Amino acid sequence: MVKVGIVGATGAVGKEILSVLHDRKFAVTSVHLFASARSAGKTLDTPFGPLQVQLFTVEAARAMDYVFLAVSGSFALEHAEAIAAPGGAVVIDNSSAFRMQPNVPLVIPEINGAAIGTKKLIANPNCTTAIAVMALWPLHCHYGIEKMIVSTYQASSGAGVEGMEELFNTTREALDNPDKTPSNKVFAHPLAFNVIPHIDVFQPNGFTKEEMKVTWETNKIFDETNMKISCTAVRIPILRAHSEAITIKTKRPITPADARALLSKADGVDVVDDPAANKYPMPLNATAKYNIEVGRIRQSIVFDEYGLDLFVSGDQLLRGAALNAVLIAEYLEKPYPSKFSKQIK
Ligand code: 2RA
Repeated sequence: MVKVGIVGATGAVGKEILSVLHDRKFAVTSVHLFASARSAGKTLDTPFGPLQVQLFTVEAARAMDYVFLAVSGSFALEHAEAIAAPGGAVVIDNSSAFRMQPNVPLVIPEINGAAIGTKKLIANPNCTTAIAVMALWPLHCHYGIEKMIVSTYQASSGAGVEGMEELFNTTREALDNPDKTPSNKVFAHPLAFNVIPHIDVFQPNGFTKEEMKVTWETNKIFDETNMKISCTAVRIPILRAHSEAITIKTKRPITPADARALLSKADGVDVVDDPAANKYPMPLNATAKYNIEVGRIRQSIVFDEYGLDLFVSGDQLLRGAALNAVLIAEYLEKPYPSKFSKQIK
């Protein structure tokens, strides 16, 4: 039985962490919600019953067994290491602050839980990466992914509760005033009835940081140094599930049938691939689901027998954030090996 703390429990991810902990019957003795003085003292209705928000202090957080950080990178940079210092709590950080630090494991438990070792500060991957790698890891292990091209269709929830609200409000505005361009604050442009090929800040190479995260984080999770990945990340007017069209170039020949058979054995993955019956992954179906969906698996026309095209959809707040964070804690309570290991170098 363990004590769990959550910083950021009123945010979209924090709320889902509470639900997932409860739904998966994570064996908690007590759940503590931490926040700044502005929110401390408020009572929140949670699946664990009403809980009073406590003032965050490093000392109070260190008294937990697990602390989930569902707040900004700057908060994590300021406090995560102090909370996790010897004698403190295991910190599972949802921000990007530590993801690429070499001494901090970046973990999808079903893939590289073993990378945690004795580390007490663990980074939760970016949602786009987390959803894609669930389908890519078995393929990489058996066929060796040399390079890939990813195009994303990302939901408003990636920008938190504010992003989801802006989508609702701007959609309503657009319907009420079809002649007026809706307003925008969270996103660079109005999201209603639009797609925006811009998520996070532009980098000197012309890619956005969101796009580079897919390259950087996939390499780190797969323990690779030079898997070439080009990504175009696009925000679409969807509530909370991301989708991604992915083309892989493999080292060994691959067929759609073999890929489907392999992926059907993967935990956390549902193969939804029956085009004749109009069945393929869609954000509407992936929403509120723990497993990601993969489908539209077909032989690449560009790379022939050394390539596949596929499509994935996954809940941004679950596999892309809260579920993965809770699975990391579950892994630490009861470690298990990855079902797949690299067969070719
Ligand atoms: C987004 N990937 O979708 C980000 C959230 N982590 O905006």
